[in-house]
Amino acid sequence: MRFFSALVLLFMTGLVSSAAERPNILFIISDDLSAEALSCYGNKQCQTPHIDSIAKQGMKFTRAYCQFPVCGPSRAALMSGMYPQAVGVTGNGSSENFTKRMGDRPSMSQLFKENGWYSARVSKIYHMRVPGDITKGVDGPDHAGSWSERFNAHAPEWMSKGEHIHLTNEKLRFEKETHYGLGFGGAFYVVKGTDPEGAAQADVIASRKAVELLEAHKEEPFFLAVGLVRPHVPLVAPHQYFNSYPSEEMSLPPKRENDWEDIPKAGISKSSKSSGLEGRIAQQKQVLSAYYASVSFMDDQVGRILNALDRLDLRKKTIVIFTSDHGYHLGEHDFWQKLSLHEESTRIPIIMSVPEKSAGISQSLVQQIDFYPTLAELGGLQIPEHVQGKSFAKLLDDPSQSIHEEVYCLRGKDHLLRTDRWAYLQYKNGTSELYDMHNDPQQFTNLANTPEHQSQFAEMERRLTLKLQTIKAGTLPAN
Ligand SMILES: [Ca+2]
Repeated sequence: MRFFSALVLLFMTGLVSSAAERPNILFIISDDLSAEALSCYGNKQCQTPHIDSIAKQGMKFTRAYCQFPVCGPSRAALMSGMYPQAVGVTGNGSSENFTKRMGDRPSMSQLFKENGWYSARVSKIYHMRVPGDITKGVDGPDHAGSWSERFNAHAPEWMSKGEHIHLTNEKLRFEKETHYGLGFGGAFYVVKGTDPEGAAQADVIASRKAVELLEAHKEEPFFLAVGLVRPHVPLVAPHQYFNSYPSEEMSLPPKRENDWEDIPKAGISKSSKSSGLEGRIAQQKQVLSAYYASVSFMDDQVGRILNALDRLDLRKKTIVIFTSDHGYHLGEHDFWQKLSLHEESTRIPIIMSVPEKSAGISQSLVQQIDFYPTLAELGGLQIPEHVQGKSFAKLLDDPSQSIHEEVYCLRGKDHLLRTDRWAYLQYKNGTSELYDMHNDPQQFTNLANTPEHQSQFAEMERRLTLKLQTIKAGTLPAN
């Protein structure tokens, strides 16, 4: 009786949510996907009808940013709700620190798991080396405490059957028994697969497993996290996807003469220099064609999962999220891939449909670490103290509001601070970039050294210093 009264009290105070209020979470994250490649974010060539369908009935965030433009740290930030330096994962190599640093503090999915949700990982959620951990079919630097169950996709990646094309300059080692250090992690290596279904591919395996889990766990609240590895290289997709994107018809982003002249050396993407794509327009268009083919292939797997959600009548109690771990350059400023602190590499898509909430578009600044408190709030769970993000749940009711004055992204010892109007990039060697995002959204004119912008520059510098102090104050002990 005493237990019953205590439970009633907890319900009344909102500390425990009732079964009816315990929504399912379906969290889908793509790898190395630029928001620029999605049709619902304005791409005129790449078709992504299934991802677009979530945006049609949900909230699309147009100014969402990652915490670090590389897999390991961005995913650690996302799952901990903490800035990368605060959780202690500031490179792919330090992804292993996550478990030790977090200790008893629950990760995002762990919070749900500890409150009675079934929590599963399918394929890549924390860092996994693509293609090495996929060709090997292993966990990678995972966090076991996050999951009730976990499943890896074991797939041939660059060893897939089909037409093979290498579009860039990296030296590759074609050794089937070795899984790391072969050079495939950054190369634009393309396979036009012979199997039209792509049945052996990681994302097909992952979406099938996700459907199986939806069927098996439809009666209980679940937190199902599904990682899709495309369009991360190697760009492997069944051949027919390439037919939709003839390379000669692909349009490259607009370029400016002497664009690199006002970008400090630290701001020039290194992989772009060594890739050999510079000035080779035909190859650049082939990269776009293969990237879009991979995005469409990935989108079809999203469709497979959404179909199951509808077939099982789970939509009305499931929050559906689609996002990416960070952005990606597809030729803007002649930059390719990630690691840059410029707009396309740091901006991410966030699309979220929540039962009984209307569709809309939010232009509020939001960041990856906000997922944790947002989902906790929507699930009726208390947000743990270590979490540094801010819930954007109220934007789902009123997208005209704004929740942040600024968002922040780290790369090594370099920083990006983004406000409504300004993007400030500060490098460890003392050089910097400042862009007026209202008048120059494509970041063509660096204003860091123009006399008339010195007060703005000083203001951004001051804000960044304060931001770094706040982040430091919340840093977890190093153990
Ligand atoms: Ca990635």
